[in-house]
Amino acid sequence: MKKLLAILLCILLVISTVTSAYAIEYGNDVDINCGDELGEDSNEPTTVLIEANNKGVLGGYLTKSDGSYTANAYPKSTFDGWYDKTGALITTNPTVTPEALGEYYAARFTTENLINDSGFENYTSGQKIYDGSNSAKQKWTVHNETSAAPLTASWANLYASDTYSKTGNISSKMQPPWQLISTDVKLAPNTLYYIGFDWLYTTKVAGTAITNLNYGLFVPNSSNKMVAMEAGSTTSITSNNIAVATWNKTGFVFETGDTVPNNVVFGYTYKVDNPDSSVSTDDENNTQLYMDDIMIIPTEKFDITLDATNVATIVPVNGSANGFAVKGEPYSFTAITEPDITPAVSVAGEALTADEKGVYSFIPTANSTIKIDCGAADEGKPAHGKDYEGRDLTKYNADVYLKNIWEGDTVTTKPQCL
Ligand SMILES: [Ca+2]
Repeated sequence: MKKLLAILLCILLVISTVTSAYAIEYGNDVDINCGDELGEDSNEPTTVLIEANNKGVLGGYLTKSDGSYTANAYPKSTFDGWYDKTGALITTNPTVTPEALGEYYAARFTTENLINDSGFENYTSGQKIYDGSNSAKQKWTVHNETSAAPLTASWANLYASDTYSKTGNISSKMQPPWQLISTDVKLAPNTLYYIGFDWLYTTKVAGTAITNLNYGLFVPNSSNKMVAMEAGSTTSITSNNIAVATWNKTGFVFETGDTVPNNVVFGYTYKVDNPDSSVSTDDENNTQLYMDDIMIIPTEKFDITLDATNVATIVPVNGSANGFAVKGEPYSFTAITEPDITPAVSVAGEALTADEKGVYSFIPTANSTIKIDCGAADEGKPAHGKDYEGRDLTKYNADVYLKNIWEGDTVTTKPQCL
């Protein structure tokens, strides 16, 4: 009863005093934000909230330890501070203690991520994020393959799990492959978005691997099937050689046009190669896909150009192979040179040092030129992508990796898989 009262009080407080959307709109957040331990000690606040931005998107989550609360920002979000009932800033220290708390504290974040609770931290491990026994559309919905309708089946559950997490303690876990998992997103027109997430898979069936992870922006068509919102709004990872139980990061950029459908979802499906036919793909010991820190954020992209002679080039590692980088995302590459050359690699005059695998990395904040100085080996050599007479060799080559420093806008710029 005490818990119920705390929840009711919490909801009433939100309805009566909060003007923008709060975390409490999701029932599963109640325990975290208005937990039954709150209020039992006279030193504790009645309510501790995570405040959502004006799109109803949360920028982080709370953890509690020995009666103190810590506000944790999701990736691509920042913690602004704790605010009291009147909206006054109390502290920018992310950890607050129960002493002298007022009626409630709200943790406020700045975020542009369109995915609410992108790290699944407001769920508890084992909780069903999508409950397949309930046919209603839910915050996250499992579909029968690409049907727009929710899938009703006792095994069709999306779980919160603490077995693996990229950040925080929780990630989402999907067990049966082939289904579509989706959540609503509201996109702005004429905006470049970065769409990405961290993912991991496990399997107990020897030789089984995820072979296709298809994700992006979908809409229902007139046949009530989920289809790509438009060309380039989805992309796929196709591989049968991805390590088990290892987090992988993936993402791509997509630019919306003048109009955006109002029923867009972010969704993903995955397929597995299941050579052991004696094990059902529905078996709980079979292949499972974990997702964490799903991001759909407005972004900018920067041109990456190469300043080198033809004795050197670069191969992007986690950046685009088409000459651009996404704001805030590391751009990594290896430098390829003729044998026995140790190049000096720099960006905007700042020297870069390769890691043990020979990978250089930097975070672009503007259009960037990667300079590869091969010293004496550059003498008398034409610039990368040009012949000895300075004629452009890349202009009509659609497969060129990088836009040459002297090039115009000759490469495709949207959308590209990173
Ligand atoms: Ca998480």
